Amino acid sequence: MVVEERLNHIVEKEGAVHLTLIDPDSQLPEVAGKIAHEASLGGTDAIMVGGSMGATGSTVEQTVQAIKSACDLPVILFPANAGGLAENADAVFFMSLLNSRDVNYITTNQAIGAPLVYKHGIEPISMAYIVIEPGGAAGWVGDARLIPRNKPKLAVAYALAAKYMGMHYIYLEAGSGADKPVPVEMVAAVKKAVGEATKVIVGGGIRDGPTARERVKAGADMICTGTIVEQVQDVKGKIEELVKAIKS
Ligand code: 1GP
Repeated sequence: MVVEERLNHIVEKEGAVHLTLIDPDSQLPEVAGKIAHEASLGGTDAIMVGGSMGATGSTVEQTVQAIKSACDLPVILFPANAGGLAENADAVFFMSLLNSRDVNYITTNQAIGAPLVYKHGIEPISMAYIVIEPGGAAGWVGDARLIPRNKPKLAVAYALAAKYMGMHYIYLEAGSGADKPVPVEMVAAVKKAVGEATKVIVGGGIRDGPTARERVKAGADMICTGTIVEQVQDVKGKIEELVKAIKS
């Protein structure tokens, strides 16, 4: 529970957590290390490593290694399937894509991956993954029945089911690079339903401070950004903007 407790402690003390997502398929490990270093200087709280396609095996392991050499932040895996696990990470978002049509993404990959998580002593952080329109590659790969943006009740239903099944975190995902992030009304409805103890992460299409802040004000405990750090020259400056916007 080391990483999970650390994140929850930051939520308690600072109001919200910022997570930087690095897709191992998007750059060489040494570039991933540089991005993580800059993001760390900018004040991000942890680095997530994963991606919908091509983020498997030694690519993930080498990226994790480079990040760990470049900064002291916890590295949390964000795997699309059991192939996205790497033994040198600190923790894994042990997630189930609850609104998938495909049992592989709900329980089968979890069963394949669980013995590896156990064997390598990677900290599992229990998480429900709920994909909202437009859903992006995550929605396509995971065969999600996308939650319509104007139906917060559907997201609430999945979030409550996740809470009652004992999951600690709920990730509302609009898809990497989404043109529209998860609606504020949906974030608010989910947080109101699940309460303080269950942490709500929001990601997909968040690119600036005001967009991040609105979602934290609505109840998000953690904000994840990925694509924007691949696009800007000044990673430290962009992360500073996002972090400043969400911390109380
Ligand atoms: C994707 O939610 C994450 O899984 C991050 O999304 O790349 O759009 O920041 P972005």
